[in-house]
Amino acid sequence: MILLEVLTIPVDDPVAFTFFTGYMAMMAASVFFFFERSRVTGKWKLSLLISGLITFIAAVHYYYMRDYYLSTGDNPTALRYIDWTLTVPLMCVEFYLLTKAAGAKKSLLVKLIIASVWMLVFGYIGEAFNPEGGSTSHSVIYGVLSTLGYIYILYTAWIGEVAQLSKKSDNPLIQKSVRILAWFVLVGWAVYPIGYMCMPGGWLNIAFGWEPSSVDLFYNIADAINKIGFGLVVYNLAASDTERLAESTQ
Ligand SMILES: *C/C=C(C)/C=C/C=C(C)/C=C/C1=C(C)CCCC1(C)C
Repeated sequence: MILLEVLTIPVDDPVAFTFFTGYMAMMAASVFFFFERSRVTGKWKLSLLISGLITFIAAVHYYYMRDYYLSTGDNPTALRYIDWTLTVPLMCVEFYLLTKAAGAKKSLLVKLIIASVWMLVFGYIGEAFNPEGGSTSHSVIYGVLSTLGYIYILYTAWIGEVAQLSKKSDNPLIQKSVRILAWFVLVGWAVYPIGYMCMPGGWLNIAFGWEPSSVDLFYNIADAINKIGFGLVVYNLAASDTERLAESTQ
């Protein structure tokens, strides 16, 4: 007799649930961005391609993370950080492309990418090398180091170069979109450190007894909001600008 092992989703497991929904939502968003790309004006096609790549890369990782979580019950930390190491720099590319017409230089992109890699490398050390049973000092030290990279990106989006360039832009649609993306970085991205603090030794784990599996619950919800949301803001900008250009040439 052949025994087939079937992976089932426990109905009372919100983490597994969000892994499945997250996977499907990322996949659907990618199809949407790839198809809509053909409808927007030339200068926004690359931005829409990047939006689609962000959700597509995430979808592939969710496919694997979902299985990993269901078969082991553990946090798929390595897959999670591989995903982020690819997708967060691509989100920096979106900021660069939006402000390019107003004079953004390659150096802005390089600085943003260095800050995101800094943030993710220290976050990874904090999670993956957390000693057995959890160490608060380990979690805090690497959490704080990682946060420095996050603050740099936040600063750039709200006060620094990206904000300045957006102010100089003569396109109000770009100004509005950069502002919304900056809100995503401030509010949406702030969910990740909350998840991080649920791991053994983390402050929320100690203070409220939040389970280590909640790390993934927070990450999954944040990923869906940030990756799809970011893409939709860029899509909305591209579609509105295409319409505006069509009207002005009539
Ligand atoms: C699509 C994935 C995104 C936008 C991931 C963003 C991740 C972060 C903003 C992570 C930040 C962290 C800290 C600020 C401190 C603790 C460690 C991290 C890596 C969870």
